[in-house]
Amino acid sequence: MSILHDTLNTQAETLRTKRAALLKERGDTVLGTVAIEQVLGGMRGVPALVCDTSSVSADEGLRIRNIPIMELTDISPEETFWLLVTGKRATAEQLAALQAEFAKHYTIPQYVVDTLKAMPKDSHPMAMLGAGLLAMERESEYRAAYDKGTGKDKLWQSMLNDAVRLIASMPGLAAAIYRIRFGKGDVLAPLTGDNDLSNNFAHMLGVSNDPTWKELVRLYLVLHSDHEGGNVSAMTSYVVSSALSDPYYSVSAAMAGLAGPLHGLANQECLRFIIDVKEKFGGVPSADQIKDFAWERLNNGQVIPGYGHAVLRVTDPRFTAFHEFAQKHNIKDDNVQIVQTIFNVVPDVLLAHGKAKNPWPNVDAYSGSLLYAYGMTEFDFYTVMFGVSRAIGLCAQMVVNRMMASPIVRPKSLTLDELAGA
Ligand code: HAX
Repeated sequence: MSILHDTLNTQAETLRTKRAALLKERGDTVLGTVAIEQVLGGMRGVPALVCDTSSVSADEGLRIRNIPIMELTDISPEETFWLLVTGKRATAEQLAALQAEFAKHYTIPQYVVDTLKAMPKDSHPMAMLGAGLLAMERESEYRAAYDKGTGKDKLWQSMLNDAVRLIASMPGLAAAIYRIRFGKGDVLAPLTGDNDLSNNFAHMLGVSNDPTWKELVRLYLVLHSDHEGGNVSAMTSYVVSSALSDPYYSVSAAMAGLAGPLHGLANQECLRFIIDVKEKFGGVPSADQIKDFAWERLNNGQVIPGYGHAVLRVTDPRFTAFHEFAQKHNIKDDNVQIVQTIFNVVPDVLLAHGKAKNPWPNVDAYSGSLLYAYGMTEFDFYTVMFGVSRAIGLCAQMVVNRMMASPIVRPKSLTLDELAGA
């Protein structure tokens, strides 16, 4: 039992009671209607999932437990996890105790490293991430607890143990993938005498000795941690874990979704776009050159990577947080300057083009250029960085759902003919 178990014990009972009362007293309340265009359009906007950890609004963006993300840019990933699962900010004592729990798992098992090394040299880093997680499934306390007949009201406790182990293993797993896949030398051991998760991750990657690299890794892990329940990776883990599959299966499945170019992989596409711009113009282009280039792409039927969003209708606050980081640390390399010039020009171009519902940048428009500036130039790895962060939110959502004893997910499907006759 950890300090987090003690904190969540009464909360779990309160959540189950709240859910049961809602079901009993308001179970037949109608939330809205579903139009055929929503069914055909990827369930867009259908209110069908419960997610207490975070919310995303069109006019403001991400709030974690109702706190705007811009007010959380100085916290650690460990505190983010505490906030996501408990709904409260951790005290210094709680945080130190949680960090000590995390630190027990920074070294990943040797068989995981061996599994990664046995994979073909050209495996995508996201395939390696999924395989590493599946190899670690045998560590699951949750599955062992289920096999022993633990009642469903108590399963969240072993889910929490798995969540802590899984989140804490992600930096070591990701760093091993980076070093093995891109020939960076030996897999590095975690730090001694430093329990901080992002410091350990920054160290094990071995990318840069600049002290602000650790700061960027910390910010990156906090900003990408959670984005409510309806995005592809969150919904995937929600569905898989609703079958009582353990977190290793659920997060691995979610990573498969994150690897899609319309979801997490977009960040590597954004950096590719910036590099293409730099190569085409032989350096940082002028605003007018960017404007012409943007129109050329749009007239060619191509999107502007890093712009637009399915929910947001303003600049993504996570983009702003990265922008402030670049300014604070005076990062002025060509890529960052191109990102900033695109930001000055492209929203007006997209508005004039008139198609995108949101002409403003999303988080992916900035993140890659900062990783690149510190020497992480392997684009294919960027979605793994995203995955290390997103595992924090996925695990928090799964713990909360187990505390609520949420049932298996089973919506209804219809044939096209049934829809046509509706
Ligand atoms: N450039 C050009 N056209 C764009 C556009 C952009 N950046 N964003 C949207 N549009 C177009 C769409 O392609 C669509 O065109 P059609 O009607 O011809 O199909 C039209 O504008 C309406 O789209 P929308 O309703 O505004 O946007 P969607 O909700 O359908 O899609 C996307 C949201 C993020 C996928 C979209 O804006 C896009 O493709 N952006 C570029 C890629 C990108 O930045 N992806 C990262 C998203 C962040 C994320 O979730 N990361 O995990």
